[in-house]
Parts: sequence; C-alpha cells; structure tokens
Amino acid sequence: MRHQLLTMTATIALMAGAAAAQEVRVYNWSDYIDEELLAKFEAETGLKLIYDVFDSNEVLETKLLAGGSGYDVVVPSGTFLQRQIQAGAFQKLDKSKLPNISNMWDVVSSRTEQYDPENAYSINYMWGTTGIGVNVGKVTEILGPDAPIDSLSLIFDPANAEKLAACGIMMLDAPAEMIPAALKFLGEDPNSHDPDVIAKTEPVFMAIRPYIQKFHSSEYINALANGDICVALGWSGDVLQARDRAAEAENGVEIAYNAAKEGAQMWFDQMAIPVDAPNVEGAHAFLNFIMDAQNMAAASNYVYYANGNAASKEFLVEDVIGDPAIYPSEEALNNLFTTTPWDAGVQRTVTRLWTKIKSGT
Ligand code: N2P
Repeated sequence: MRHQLLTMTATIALMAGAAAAQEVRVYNWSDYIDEELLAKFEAETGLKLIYDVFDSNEVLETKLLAGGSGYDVVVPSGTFLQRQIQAGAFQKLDKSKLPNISNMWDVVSSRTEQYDPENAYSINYMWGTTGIGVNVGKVTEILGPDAPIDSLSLIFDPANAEKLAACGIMMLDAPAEMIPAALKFLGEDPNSHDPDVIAKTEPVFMAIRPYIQKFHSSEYINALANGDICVALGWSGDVLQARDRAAEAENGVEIAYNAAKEGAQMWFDQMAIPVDAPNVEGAHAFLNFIMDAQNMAAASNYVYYANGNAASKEFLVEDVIGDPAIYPSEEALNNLFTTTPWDAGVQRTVTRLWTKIKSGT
C-alpha cells in the first residue's frame, strides 16, 4: 500500500512535470508584439504559450525579486536588467540552444554589454527612445504654428503645459525615464545619481503637476489616437502605433513623435530567463524563435520599434527601417543618452519623490 501510494505520488509528479514542460510563460510589455507570432510559435513548437503583459519596469522588478514569478521569459529594460542580474534574478543563457543568435546585430549587442557583460544573460528584443507624442492639429491650434513640438519645454514649461491642459497631457508612470527627462530640461546630467541634483526635478514637476491629466504607461496610445489627449511624454513606437490607429480610424487626428531636441533617452529591452523559470528548455525555444530574422522583422513591422537583429533588416518595411524616429541617423544617435541603474539608496529617494509628484502634494 505504502509502495503503491509512493508510486502514485511519483506518477502524479511526473505528469505535473510533463504538463509544465508543455507550457512556456512569457511576460512582455503591452503593445509590443504581433500576436500572430504567438500562434506561430505554438504551431511550430507544439508548446503552449502563456503570454502576459505589463507596462512598468518597477512592476516586473517587484515580481522578479520576490521570486517564484512563474515566468520563463521576462523583458526588463537594460538598467533594470543590470541590477536584477546583480541580485541573482536570472540564469545564464545556454547559447548552444540559440542558433539564431548569429542573427544579432553587433552595433546593438555592444551597447547592451554595458548592462549585461558579454550578453551572458539576455538578448535584445527591441530598443527605442522616450520622447514627445503630439496631436499636431490641436497643439498648433493652441500654441500656434511655432509650437515647440520637438522640445521638452512643450511639457516642462508651465506656460505651455497650462495652455495644453485643456486638450490633455499624459506622462509615463516611469520615474527612471521621466526624471532623466526633467534633468535634461534643467540642463543637468540626465544620468545623475546625486540625490541633491535629482531633487532639483521636484519643483519642475510640481509646477506642471496641475496640468498633467494622468501618469500612465500604456493608456496614452489610445488616448492620443482618439484625440482624448494632445500631448504625451511616452515611448517612440507606442506613439507611432497611436499615429496608425488614428489613421485607420480616419478620425482626422494627426499624431507625430519627436525625440526631444535637448536630448532623449535611448533604452534597450532585453529578454532574459528567471533563475527559477519552470521551463528553461521552452524559454530557450522562445528566444530562438524571436531571433529568427523574419519573426523579429514581423514584430518590428507591427509595433514600430527597432530591434537588435541584423538579419531582420532585409525584411523590415520601409515605414520602419526608413523612419528616423525608429532607426535614427548617426547624427540623431549622438543626441541620445543612456542611463545606468540607481543603487538601492538612490532608488528609495526616487520612489518617494515620484510618489509625491504623482499625488501632487
Ligand atoms: C511597449 C513599451 C515598451 C517600451 N508598449 C518600454 N521600454
């Protein structure tokens, strides 16, 4: 009897193991893939894909550092990845299971090494900039034809923000990107880790706080497309998706994206495998699938973000590879900055500051 019970337990455990092995759980940013690729992955591999989305590095980080997230693949931005690697959140990639890694683009890989030396833990999924999305018609109607639609002053100058408040301003709920933008507006180092310098952004945000409708990192896509807001400090591809949604709706809304002329943040979103991933084999299968040149091109063609895959370039549509807002020129690249992760102490200061800014008190 005892023996039988043990056997049964072992059988159930085996079955559970087998069931888990059939599933791959991926946690990616919202509005960040062509969903046809998800079905294609399942058809090609026979694995069941569970695909969840988030819109905040901080939310992802909380799950990862708590452990037991249950995910096999996650997609933090480079700065967050770097400190998560240091915290032991990821496992090294088994590159023998990633033949498509030869498709990757050295120009991007050499930059992501800043966060992940030798790219031992991650592959680049996409990269982009943080900048200004505008409803051109409404903004020029309010501020005139010379409206500074490519300048941080459009939002951070309270005189402009006050006038634009009626048509609606949204800002990312992403302190690691909004604070560097405010520092840039002040002419400070956007990558400052000095709490006294970072504190200088508080009055900048407080002066425009009454004019910000919402801090949110994904609602602004539809809000821009529908004409519910006229300005967003957001992510390049998201604003371009809003532009397309408006065009498809034929609602007369014209959306444009500009990286701020003062300088804009460039970031890299990296796919990595949590140290406690239930299906490591499946995670590698997903990464390899994503690094296929045509799959990666299909994703970029759909979401308007550049990727780190050199072989995908020949499959990119002209609207993507030929758009300097997505693949910036050499000169434009020189005007982009990157940041490095804040240590735990600075991060606490920032979190407190950001809570205060959002609450407006
Ligand atoms: C996709 C946003 C991804 C860019 N909606 C943020 N790193």
